[in-house]
Amino acid sequence: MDKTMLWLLGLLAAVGAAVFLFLPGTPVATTPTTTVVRASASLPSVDGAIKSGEYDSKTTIGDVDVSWAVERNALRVGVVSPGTGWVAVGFDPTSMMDKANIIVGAVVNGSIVARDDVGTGPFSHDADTSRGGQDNLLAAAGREADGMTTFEFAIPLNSGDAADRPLTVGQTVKVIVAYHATSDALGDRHSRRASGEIVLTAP
Ligand code: HEM
Ligand SMILES: [Ca+2]
Ligand SMILES: [Ca+2]
Repeated sequence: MDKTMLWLLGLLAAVGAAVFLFLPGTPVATTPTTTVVRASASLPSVDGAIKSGEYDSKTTIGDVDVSWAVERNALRVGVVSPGTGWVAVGFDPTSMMDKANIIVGAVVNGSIVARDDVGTGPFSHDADTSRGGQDNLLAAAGREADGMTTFEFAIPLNSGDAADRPLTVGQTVKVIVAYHATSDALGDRHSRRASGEIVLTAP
């Protein structure tokens, strides 16, 4: 390719970009993005969108919608928070947040960041991997749209990790949820939090 061709191509690209940017009413990055950080061939529904019939059960804890289903040896969960910051679900705490198996996710610039955490005290949590455990998330995906965050993930019912709490089919599990209205920083204290219960019915 000679220099004139390159120059012409460059000019074309620049004009194209300028037209795109200055076109009145051109939407800039409003398309909701769904990113799967950990895709799992056996868990294709963990894709960041909750479709009708995809989960067996649904409840609302505080103002967070929680859907779940047991699938083989895994628990699939989908949550929707009315915020654009991080959202977390904790299973089986002993008191407040302590010992809960906490899964936290945040959609950051269209990509999902997800972490397998543990309640390290009544008001604190940390990554399992920082506490001698493992990150056992089987799959995670999420998307942010209209000021709400959808976060889907799957965890083993029993990861075998001392940092997690084993779950069994038929169990009624105490669940805590929390989210931040705007911040994706996992260390920032929740805007709102609540607790409830879910029953792990057989698949
Ligand atoms: C570093 C981040 C966090 C900090 C600093 C923090 C701090 C606190 C504090 C100070 C309280 C006492 C009451 C209140 O202010 O609401 C509390 C309660 C609570 N937190 Fe967190 N929290 C954090 C993350 C989380 C996460 C990830 C969850 C998981 C779902 C969670 C769930 C709860 C729940 C359910 C309560 C209420 C406990 C009860 O009243 O029995 N928190 N937290
Ligand atoms: Ca954990
Ligand atoms: Ca773990």
